[in-house]
Amino acid sequence: MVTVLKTRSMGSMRILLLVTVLAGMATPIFGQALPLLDPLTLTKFSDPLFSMPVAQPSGTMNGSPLYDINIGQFQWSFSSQIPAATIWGYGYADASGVTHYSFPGPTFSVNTNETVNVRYTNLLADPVSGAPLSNPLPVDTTLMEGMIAGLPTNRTVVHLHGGHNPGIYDGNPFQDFSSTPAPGGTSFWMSPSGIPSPATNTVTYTYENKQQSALLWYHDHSMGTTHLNPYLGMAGGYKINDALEASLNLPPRMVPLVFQDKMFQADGQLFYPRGPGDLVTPGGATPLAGLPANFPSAASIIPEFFGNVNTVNGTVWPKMEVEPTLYRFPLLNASNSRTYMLQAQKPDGTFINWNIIGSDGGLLPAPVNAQALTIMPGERYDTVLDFTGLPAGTVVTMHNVGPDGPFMRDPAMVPADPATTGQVMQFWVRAPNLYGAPAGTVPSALNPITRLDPAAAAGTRNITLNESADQYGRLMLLLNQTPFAAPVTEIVNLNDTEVWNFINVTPDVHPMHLHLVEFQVIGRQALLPDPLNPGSFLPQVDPGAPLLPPPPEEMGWKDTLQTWPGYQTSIIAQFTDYTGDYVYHCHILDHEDFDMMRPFVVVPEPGTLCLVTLGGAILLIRRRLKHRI
Ligand SMILES: [Cu+2]
Repeated sequence: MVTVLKTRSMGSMRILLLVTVLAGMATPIFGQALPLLDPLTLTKFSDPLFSMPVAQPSGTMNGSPLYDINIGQFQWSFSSQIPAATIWGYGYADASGVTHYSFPGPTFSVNTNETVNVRYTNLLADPVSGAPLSNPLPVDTTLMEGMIAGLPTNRTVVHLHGGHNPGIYDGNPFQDFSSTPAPGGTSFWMSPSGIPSPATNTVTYTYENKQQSALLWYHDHSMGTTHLNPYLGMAGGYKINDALEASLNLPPRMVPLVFQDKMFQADGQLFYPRGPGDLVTPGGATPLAGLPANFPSAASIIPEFFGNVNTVNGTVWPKMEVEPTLYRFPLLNASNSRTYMLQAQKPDGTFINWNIIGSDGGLLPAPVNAQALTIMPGERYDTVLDFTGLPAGTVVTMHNVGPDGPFMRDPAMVPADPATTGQVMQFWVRAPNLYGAPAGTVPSALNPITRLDPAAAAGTRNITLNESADQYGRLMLLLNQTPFAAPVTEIVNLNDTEVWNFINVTPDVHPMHLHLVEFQVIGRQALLPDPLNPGSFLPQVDPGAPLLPPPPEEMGWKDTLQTWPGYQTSIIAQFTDYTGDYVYHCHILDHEDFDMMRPFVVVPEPGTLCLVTLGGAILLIRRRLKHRI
């Protein structure tokens, strides 16, 4: 059993992070303690990898497929060795009305430019009384500048991550909804451009899928509870297929792999820390230890969550039988905070290298060969592993050499505990199926991508990433030193191309995500060191530092990007097709809820007619002026 204690400086404050826990150590003395499962009691690689069902339409709407995705509470067996857990997740309702729940949720399979409608229904209610269910995980009512205090904790909204969609279908936190109409029959809040969130338990979004072949994912994006709900089960894959991909003869054996680290109670229920005390004594009797006596909530957010068990496709340390041939694995890191550094190792200690063929938003220009693949929360990489030539009975183990704590790109980083989170899954090679599908290939040229020209951009935005503290002394992450609820400051003109600089003066890598767009990476440039605080940086680029070009696996389309500490990371995007309310944020879920997220709005071009709200009236006006950056 290994404990790793890390300290992190934050001005005069020291935050103690216990990142690998002594599971099962809690003593139930005061009735408040929660005995935890010791991950070392589990036999690894005993359960087969779960394969998510493909979502099926329930009917049609306006001539296009209609999918009914129900959001409900159900039991999920993460392992045959522990009791099933009560989770909140997604299921598709078939044409006969039967809902097929799973974790991860059903995978969509749609084609580029194919319009689909998805009706999301919040069924998180007591089946008898209809009362909203309470979130099984500890809800911090102090988040989002107090906006969420007193609201039903089953509120949810579904964001299609990587989706290129109108603001009204984006599923950002301003649009969340409960199982019953909000108090007074009204919605919870107004988005920055004045659109109220829905006041019913159902919304229907239309996705036009005007984007290329890629693995997107849909997940909960509720206000202040996003750090709980994807962990609790609200996550699923969304695969877009296109003609280019079909023409490449890629390996037809394709299995999406969704990674999430977890922590379980001894009774099999999911455990999520209830406050900073749980980072020191997980499951202990004083979860709010370290907070002031006037802290007004029964639970507190923590700086980052790291579990002590790895799951893939909702299965604890699974195994997967493979033939000795090529397999395509689109990878998704759906964890709260964990950065995975993945390696596929053969029994002789050598590695099967990753062939990285795609990134978040599509196929790469050319495949990239790599022994280790680093993937942060929200990121996807499309990969191929080649088991060709391995004799039947060979076992290939996927290891994780990323940290059991914040990812800092520190050369002295301690890798994840090799007895637990350092292992992910196994591939068991069996005899080839001679009548199976052909192997497919990985062509040397995949996807021609035209580079966007920074010189043609309409302007540049500078976004600083800062550590701060709230009134209770808790670590709070901010963008441009501005809380989420402050008025919108990023107003983008439709069709403009913009450069965004993420200036990271924190000690950690943060995976920054923009809604609406897929972007390109321009590069990274070191910041000037802070002469007054050794080891810290000024929010200012070192003019003598070179602009580091993106590595080859970042030469395609991205929507979530590792922004390095002590660097300015620059991206470029064109904001086409759709207007409305969006957000951009760190995809460490414990960060985006507190408060590393900001709204942005895309407004129509000058000369177009648009609706605005003013004093309760809705007016039709013609935009005259282009918004300045
Ligand atoms: Cu972050």
